Amino acid sequence: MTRIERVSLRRVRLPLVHQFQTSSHAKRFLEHILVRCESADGVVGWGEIASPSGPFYSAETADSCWAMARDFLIPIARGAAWEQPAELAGAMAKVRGNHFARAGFDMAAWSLHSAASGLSLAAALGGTRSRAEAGVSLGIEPTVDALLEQVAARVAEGYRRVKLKIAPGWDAEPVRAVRAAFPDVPVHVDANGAYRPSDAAIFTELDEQGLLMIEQPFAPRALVAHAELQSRLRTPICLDESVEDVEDLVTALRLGAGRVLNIKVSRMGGLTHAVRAHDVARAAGVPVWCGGMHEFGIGRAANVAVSSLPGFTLPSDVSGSDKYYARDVTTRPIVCADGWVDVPSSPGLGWEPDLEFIESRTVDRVDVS
Ligand code: OSB
Ligand code: MG
Repeated sequence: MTRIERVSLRRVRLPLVHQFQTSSHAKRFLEHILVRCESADGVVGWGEIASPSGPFYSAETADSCWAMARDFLIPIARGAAWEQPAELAGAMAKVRGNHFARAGFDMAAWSLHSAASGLSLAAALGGTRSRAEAGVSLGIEPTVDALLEQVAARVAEGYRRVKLKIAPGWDAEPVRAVRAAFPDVPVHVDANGAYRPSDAAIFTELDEQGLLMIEQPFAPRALVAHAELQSRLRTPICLDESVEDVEDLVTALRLGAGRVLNIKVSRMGGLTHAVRAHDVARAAGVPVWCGGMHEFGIGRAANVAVSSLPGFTLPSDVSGSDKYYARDVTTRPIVCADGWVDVPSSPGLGWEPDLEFIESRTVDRVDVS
């Protein structure tokens, strides 16, 4: 039985090396919350709450996660006794929504559990691959030339797929320019829900571009609109914001709302739920890949581990730390070499938190024991 006795939250602020802009917001620095859990036996696990500061990707914010973690999740985590992390996830499921906040605790439980069992996190989750295929996600740039420069740099670094953010006014032109300049590079686009079902013409045009997939064209709840669009396109639609739990996934599959699933550990509410979504998608023959939220090294380590599961057959947004941060929160950065990130085989998360650096970047803290 595992019982978590001590929990610490560290709200850590890091600057991004390159501004990232989506249809709804631009960001230059991030504040994520690191969750440290220590069991009665003195085993430590780390998780990350990777919510953006503003409620533009999901309804959560760094502030809402902070309050949720402090007032509800710490008491649940300290009150539960469990053999498997899924049992703690079950106890946390009485909290509605708040998936980013819950994910940080679920991740810490998995990291603690795998360390205590002498297994790598990947092996504990059921991972079968020794490396994860890495794609890269590029934001909206000020000009098409600036975007082409970004693509050139990332392709030269070896990334195996490029994802372009699109929005009304920044879609057909940049996509055509990238396809023309890099005809052999697999490209996909992500709209983060910026279009309306009446914007049909742009999707007809994008359908001619040989894209790997079109991610989340419409609003999260617009599953019927996604199904109608998918029935008219050859290009697979990939769902991101639309799928927050396994029930959403079952509905989406039944409707034919997409042919690919982006599994984000944060959006699903943790590794437990990410693995369940993987299992459901795999049984339905739907390929998945791991999406990112510009995680620091702790959350990134979890993304790498989950990407080693057999259904993750498409390149994931698991770029190296250096794509995001001059210095990451782990003692060793996560490295992407020639388009692959090695999946660690050592027990636990596989990367150690850099405690001094975390301390130096901490802007708020909570400790309960
Ligand atoms: O839709 O995948 C998204 C970042 C912030 C909000 C939404 C998204 C993203 C990314 C980041 O694409 C991908 C990464 O972490 O590399
Ligand atoms: Mg997305």
